Amino acid sequence: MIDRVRIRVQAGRGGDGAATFRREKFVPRGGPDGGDGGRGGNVILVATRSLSTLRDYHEGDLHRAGDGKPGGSNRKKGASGPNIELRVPIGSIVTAVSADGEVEHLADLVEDGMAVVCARGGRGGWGNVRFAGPTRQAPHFAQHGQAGRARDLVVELKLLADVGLVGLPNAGKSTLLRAWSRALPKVGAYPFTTLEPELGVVTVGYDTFVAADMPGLIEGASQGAGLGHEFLRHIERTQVLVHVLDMTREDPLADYRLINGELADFGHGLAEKPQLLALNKVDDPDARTRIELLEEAHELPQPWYPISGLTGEGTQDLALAAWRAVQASRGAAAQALEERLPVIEPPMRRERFQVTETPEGMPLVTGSTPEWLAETLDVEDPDARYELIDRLKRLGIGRALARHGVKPGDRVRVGATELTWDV
Ligand SMILES: Nc1nc2c(ncn2[C@@H]2O[C@H](COP(=O)(O)OP(=O)(O)OP(=O)(O)O)[C@@H](O)[C@H]2O)c(=O)[nH]1
Ligand SMILES: [Mg+2]
Repeated sequence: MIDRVRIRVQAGRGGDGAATFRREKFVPRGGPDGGDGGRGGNVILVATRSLSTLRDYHEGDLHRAGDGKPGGSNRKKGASGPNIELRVPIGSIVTAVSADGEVEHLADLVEDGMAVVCARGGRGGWGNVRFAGPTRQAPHFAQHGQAGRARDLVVELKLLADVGLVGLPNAGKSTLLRAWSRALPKVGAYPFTTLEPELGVVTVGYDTFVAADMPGLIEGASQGAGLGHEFLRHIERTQVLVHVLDMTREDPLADYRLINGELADFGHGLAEKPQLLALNKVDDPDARTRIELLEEAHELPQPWYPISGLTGEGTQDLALAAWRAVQASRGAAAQALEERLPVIEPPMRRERFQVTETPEGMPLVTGSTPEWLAETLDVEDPDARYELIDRLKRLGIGRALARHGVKPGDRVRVGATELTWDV
């Protein structure tokens, strides 16, 4: 079962603006008429009910949106690049990982049709019309399109089971899921029979809930021992835990504490989930005796249910209790959901700009607007460079650089572009 995949996404590049001039009969020198380039396509992830796994995706695959078309003469605007929509199952969690390993949570796609823009297409460049003014009537340059954003995404699918079965290896979790549902997880008389979570639909009267059989937990699971983190993640989204104890073992309460200790150490609210205790293997006489003794000593944590996954004894009562606990927890969750709005687009960072220094000691201007301008206005072209500097100054960057000791003729960097700072 594929439940976590890392993919690359590349939004489309904006189309270049055009640098054209009107051609008319008898008009020797027509004015500029270059149109703007179209914007690049976005990469969008959409949750859909029709998928239940991430197996359509392959590790490291690149998904690209379309580039914008260049502008044309006669002020013709280039076409926008088409977006791409990547369909993922409901419950997908999307994070972006930057080159230096920084992780940014983008969205939890928890409802059908919920979408998130993961990479925004580049802006189209302006045509030369836009650069004409009283002092420059015939600009020979236009603006380039902006590069689309590239990102590494991790898409993770957490199981959306209502009930998670936890316990030591061999406790009888898979046997219980077989007794409860039509699912046929492998059962074995050896630990770690279950290697991947398996889901089963449990019917209680006219209602159903989904239970997930988990691989056995062992000491140190919260630190990654055994199958560790891999599947502790899965139980995060279940509403209720059924803790299966093998009552034929020497000291079942020690097993109980060990598992709960691991759940608490893992964190993420696992220890706070409602938990029902399944005292398993009561078909075994030793198990029965042990339960009686513990009951008399009032040592059994509440609520507990004596069951035998093997014979089915007590499993329906346990299913009913689990279902009630799920309903109670769903009621609370629905209320929480109402207070939360679906994430549609993470806001773009709109910081103004910052002046710092490169490692080599060159003044460095960062910020989305100045970086965009420097990326798209050609510093090799004197007119375009003049335009760039003029616009940077209008953002207040001239004064900021002056405060930094920059004099006309000094080299500075704006984002990835190096240029000579002129007056
Ligand atoms: N006597 C008896 N044996 C049981 C019962 N439930 C499970 N077993 C046995 O216990 C062993 C382990 O059962 P599983 O259901 O595979 O246990 P598990 O918890 O899924 O184990 P892992 O997948 O390794 O974590 C098997 O030999 C089962 O036949 C029960 O109610 N009574
Ligand atoms: Mg199992």
